[in-house]
Order: sequence, then structure tokens, then C-alpha cells
Amino acid sequence: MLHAQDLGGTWDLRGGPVGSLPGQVPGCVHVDLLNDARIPDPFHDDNEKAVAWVGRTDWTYARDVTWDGPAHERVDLVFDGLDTVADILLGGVALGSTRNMHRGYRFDVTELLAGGPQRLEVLFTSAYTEAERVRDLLGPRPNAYPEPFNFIRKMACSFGWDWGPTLVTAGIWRPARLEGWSTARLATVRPLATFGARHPGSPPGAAGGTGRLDLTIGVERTRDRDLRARVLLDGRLLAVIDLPGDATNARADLDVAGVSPWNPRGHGEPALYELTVELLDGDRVLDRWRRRTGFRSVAIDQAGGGFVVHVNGAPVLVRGVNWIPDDIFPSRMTRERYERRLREAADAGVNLIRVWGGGIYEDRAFYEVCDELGLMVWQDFLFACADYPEEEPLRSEVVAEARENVTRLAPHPSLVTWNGNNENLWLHQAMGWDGDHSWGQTYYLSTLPAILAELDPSRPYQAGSPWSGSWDHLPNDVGHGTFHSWEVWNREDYLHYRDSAPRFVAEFGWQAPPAWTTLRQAVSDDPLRPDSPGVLHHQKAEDGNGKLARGLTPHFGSSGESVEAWHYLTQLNQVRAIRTGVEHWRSHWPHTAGTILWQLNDLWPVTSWAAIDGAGRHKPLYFALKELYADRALTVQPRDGGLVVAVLNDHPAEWSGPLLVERQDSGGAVLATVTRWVTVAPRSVALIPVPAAVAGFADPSAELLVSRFGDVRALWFAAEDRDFAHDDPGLTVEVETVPGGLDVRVQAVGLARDVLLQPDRIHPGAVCDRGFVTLLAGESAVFRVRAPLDLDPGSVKSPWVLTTLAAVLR
Ligand code: BMA
Repeated sequence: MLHAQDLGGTWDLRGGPVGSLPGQVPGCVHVDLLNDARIPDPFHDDNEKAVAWVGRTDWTYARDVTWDGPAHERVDLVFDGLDTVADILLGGVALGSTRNMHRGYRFDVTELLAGGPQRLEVLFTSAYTEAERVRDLLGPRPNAYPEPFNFIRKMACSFGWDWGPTLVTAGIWRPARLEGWSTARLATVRPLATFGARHPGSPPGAAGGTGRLDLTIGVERTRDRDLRARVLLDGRLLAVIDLPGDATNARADLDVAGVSPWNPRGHGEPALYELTVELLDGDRVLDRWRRRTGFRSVAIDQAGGGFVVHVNGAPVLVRGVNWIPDDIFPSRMTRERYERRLREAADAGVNLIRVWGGGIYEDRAFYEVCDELGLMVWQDFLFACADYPEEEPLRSEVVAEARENVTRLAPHPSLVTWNGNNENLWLHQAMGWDGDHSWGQTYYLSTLPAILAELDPSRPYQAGSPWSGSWDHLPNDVGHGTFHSWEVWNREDYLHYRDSAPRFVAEFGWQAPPAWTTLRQAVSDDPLRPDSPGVLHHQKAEDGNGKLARGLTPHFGSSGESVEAWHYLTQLNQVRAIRTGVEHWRSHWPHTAGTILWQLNDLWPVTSWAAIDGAGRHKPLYFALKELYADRALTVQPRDGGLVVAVLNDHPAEWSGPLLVERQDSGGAVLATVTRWVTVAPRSVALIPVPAAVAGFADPSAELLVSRFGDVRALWFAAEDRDFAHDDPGLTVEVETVPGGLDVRVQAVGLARDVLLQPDRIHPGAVCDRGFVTLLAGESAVFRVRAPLDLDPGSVKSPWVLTTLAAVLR
């Protein structure tokens, strides 16, 4: 049986001016330097600049290795990931060189280790050296940022992005081990599991159906011999596959009766099965591979320019978020962190995560948690915002990396679609990045589709995001395929989200600063201002603060008297913007078949489009997402010169009941009212016109529409906040100490708009269960504040803990 010996732990790290220090495997130099107090925290103030030398330095990780396992015909040295440019030496003998972070490497070290312990050295050359060498060799290529990330196969955003620092690290970022084996080992196992797919149109979605398992096995041998592979599903024998003589490949296409489908969230259970493949020599198990997989079929219906994801034959409204690496040093990620972040997404109503192309192919744990949670994954191939050369030495790296990751991720039912790149087709066209150079088009339109046709025909592929399906239309065409909505944030106002109904919105976003404590802990500016140096250093977007300020003016008239007011208003504006977009687009389902928010998470403390900040704190947007991405939601929308109530029912059951629409004044007096019985079919939207008598505001500065259906409600204001009379809502606040924290009951006499409780201002470890809450006259709400230690009930009265819009604007 194959025997693995982990090489993780403490190695010797050397490089540059620092001499020697402990280096962790898996890990990276920045984290090692930080742990050994050799560099300041690069997340703090502008220390990012002070540590820039680390990325331009060469580093060596070394240790002694001995094979401690049982005697075997072969011993391999295996790296699951090296970041990035490395020469590997064992006992002074060169094993090979690497230049791709997104691949694994394996070296036969049988003879070198036969004689006892040897020194293993991994010599990293600065990624800049290699990227600049390749750039000099192939000639420059345009890209969106002034760093050479498109000349090296390394996480692009480690070179900085419009939400991220430039921290170009190096290291053995994924596990390393020795593997001893004899006769043969399983080199690849590639299961493509679909549900009811043998006859297209056969019953979808139902339990107890037939799955199909298209299984390909690759073996590496030391000797020719008749072998077999035994395939089990949850312990049930599915097949025995022969690998006669010198065969290194085998394939089986199996019907699997009596399985339940894997379904995305909101569409049934995500059934998973344990798939085991055992490589046998007679009755002896040589190697064993085990993963959980699931049976589901995926298609994207692009008829008429649309982009509707179908899983198991049923259309799925995509409520998505874009995912960036959750840590600028991805070797720091743990299964627990993935689990926490992905559960947060699921709890917010998200059903799809897009792994963005400037990051990484994530760890197995990421996809396993998505499998379990029923979160669909859209995986970009790793190209973003640039022209990418198609020549060597990059081309063969791209091919190798794609083949390896398509194979590695094949078992995961959560992975529903592959995407060629982020914005490269669009930017090349829209920016006029012409010139006499290769730029990546061949990868997206031919290389990658050919690899998928061979290795994974079970999943749909799009050449890019955005992409209209062909060059017949511009890549970012609202009428065809995927659309990235960025003009609204960059140049317009968020009300312009309503100007069009794209077929699928794969990116859109609005910035806001992180939680107050996250900002305060990252930036020591005194006084802290929206434009003080540290705050600006933690704002990476071009003219980001200008856009934030210009975004506030049409709605609030000012950008806040104080940094606290700015912080409150920009967070509120982020919520208003995203609410405007999502509610508008959801009201156009199925024409607009989904939205993918830019972005769920951050990888350091920064002002960005994220819903969860770099310290893991929830911005108010996170809580708004729960409403926007709920199965059932209500919104008032302008349509054809009037108003409609859009009843959004992304639920398998019909939704019916009385729809009440009232016009009230801010004191709660009902000025006009209408009630109508409404029935909304499953997975659909009903648009109910609001009669002019109700929709006709007499005094927009003091009136609002309140519509109620089931247990949800929607508010509509005819005036912008700058023109609204923000009277004192007359709040009463009662604080009760309860196990684990405080329950804060807030009661309003009059309309209290956008009440916000910022728990981190009570204690850095405190959390709250809601973001902005608007109370109508006479209403109350309870904010549940929880913390790992006892909280002082009096702290709720501290400045800016509990705030209303009226208090900020008056
Ligand atoms: C798109 C994304 C990212 C970027 C975001 C915000 O370009 O794909 O590259 O961070 O917009 O500008």
C-alpha cells in the first residue's frame, strides 16, 4: 500500500538580509518573517511599502529528509504547491525547476534517499525576476495594474489589486510529502457524475433516480502486471475495472441506480456519496483514493442571448457572490476559515460562489464545504484583467495547470461551470489593447475548451466573464450572456442600475469602508479622516474615495460632517446601491437570470466592495444580502411611469395572500391604502401595479409607501434623503443583559430610518444580528449583541454605537 510521509512543519528559511529563521511548511515567507518579528505587520498603516523588499528577495527553505516508511520500489517527493519559481535540490542534486504556483510537482527520489538522510533545499527566485524576464523575452502586454502579473503563473492579486496590497510572497504554500509505493499507484482519478443524463430530458430532480458515473483512472507503474481497480459508492461495489499488462488508463461509464441528486441550495438536498477507488494487485490494495461526490446535471441555456443556469433540468435563479482569496497569504487558510466564510455566504441566501480568476484554484476544503452546503461554484481559469502571452514558457504551464485542476476538481458536484477568464476579452476590446502580440484569446476560445472537451465534458464552459457568446456582439453586451456592471459605480449613480435588464449580472458592486474597528485597528492616523494617509492607503481603487463621495451627494446632499458620519453614510449607500441593483434585476427574472455581487470577502483591512471585511466583520451589506437573496422578497419598483410591487418568489411552492399597500406619513397616519389578493407561481415574479391614488405622493418629504405580503415588507420613498424631513424619531432604548451579550430593544415613536448598531464599537469581539433597520412609527426591534465576554449595558449609549439616519443628517 502507498505510504505517505508528511514533510510539513518547521524548515530552515534563509534569504536577503535576515539570515536564518524558522520557516513553516505549508507557509510563505511573509508569514514566517512576521511570526519571527522580522517585519512589521504589512496590514498596518503603510507597512506594505516597508516590506516590499521581501517580494524582490530570493529565499531558500531547507531541511533534512529521510524515508522513514516501509521499503518500496519507488519513493517520490511530492509538492502540492510551490509559490512559485523554484529550484529543488536533494543532497545537492538538482531535481527540477518550477514556475507555476497553480500546479503540483512530483520527483522520483528513490535512489537519492536510499543511502539515508539528505538535505532538501527549495530555492525560490523572486517572482518579479521571472515575470520581468518573461516580459523582456516576449515583449510587454497591457494590463489593468502596473505590475507584471500576466507574465507568471502566480496568484495575480498578490501583485496588488483595486482592493488588495502588493505582497508578492514565496514559499511551499501547500503540503509536501514523500510517497513510497510499489508496482503501481493511482496517478489520477477523474469521476464525472451526472444525474439522469444518459437520456436528456429524463426525470430531473427526483429522489431515487439514476446517476451516471463516467470514471477515468490513470496509473503510474513500476512494472507491467495485470491490475484491477475496484469502485465503491458508499461501500457498495459499483464496478471492477481491469488494467491489464502495461495499461496506464482505464475508463468506465456506469449507471448508478437508486441515488438522489445533488441539488443547489433552495432546490432540495445536496446528496453526497463517498466514492472509493482501490487499485488492486490480486487482493492486495496498492493505493486507495476517496472523495465525496454527487450526481447532478448542469446546463446553461443561452437561447436568445440568455444565460439561465439549469441544474437537474430546472432553471435556477443565481444569487451569487464573487470570491477572492480570503487571505493575501492563502497558505494561512484553514478548513475552519473556509467553513466559516462559506457558511456566512449560505446564511445570507447565496447559492453560487464565483471563484474569481485573479486568485487561485482553492483548496480541496473550499469545494468540499460548497458540496456540503449546496453552494454552486463557478470557477474561473486563472486569468484576470490583462493580455496574457500565449508563447512559451507560459503556454505549456497554462495547459498543465488547466489539466491538473480540471482533474482535481472533477469530483465536486458543487462545481457547476468553468469560465475562461475575468474581463480579458472585454478589456482587450474595450480598452483597444491592440497590437502585434498574442493576448490570450487562443486560451479562452480554443485551448481551454479543448481540454474540457477531453477531460470534463460534463460542465458548461464560457470563454470569459463578461462574454456575449461570440464576437457577434460586444463582450459586455447587456442583451447577450454575462454582463459586468461597472459604469454605475465608476461614473454614474446607483439609480442607473435600473436603466437596463442584462441577461445575467456576473459582477456589480459598490464600495464602503470596513467596520469601524477594522479600520481603526489597521490605521493609526490621528486624527482619522476619510482622506488621512492611512485611510487612503487602505483604499486601492482608482479615485475610490472620490467615487464614494460623489455617490453620496445626490442622495444625502453631503458626505458627512465627521469621519464617523462619512463611515455611516458610505456604509448605508453601499446597502442602498446593492439593494437597488438586486431588487431591480430580481424583478426581471427569468430575463435577468442571476446576480453575482462583487464581492463577498476581503483579504486585508480595506475600503472595498466586500460584504464581509478583511477582519471578518460583517458590513451592513452582509445583513442586507439576507433580505435581497431571500427565497421570498418584496420590492417596489418604478415601471412604465408608475410603481409596481414586485413579489419575488424563488421558492418551490406557490405564494399567495393579501398584498397591502399603504401610503403613510412619517408619524404613521395612513393616507391611502389598497389591498389585493395575489398569487405568485413557484419560482416566479408577479408585478402588481400600485394604483395612482396610493402611489400619488402629496408630500414626498414626509410620506412613504409601505407594502406587506406574507411576513415581508417593502418601503418606497419618493424623495431622496436630502429632500426628506428627517424628524427626530423619538427612540427609546432598553438594554437587557442576557447570556452571551446584550439584547437592545429600540422603540420608535415616529419613523426611524436606518437605525444601525455597530457592535464593534462596544467591543472588538462583539457581533450583532442585523445591520440597518428602519422602524415605522410605533415599531420596535431587538438588536442581539453577542460577545465572548461580559458587556457593559451602559456602553450602548457610547457615541456612534447606536445611530439613526436622522441623527447623522440633522
Ligand atoms: C472587476 C473585477 C475585479 C475588480 C473589480 C472592481 O474588474 O473583476 O478585477 O476588483 O471589478 O473594480
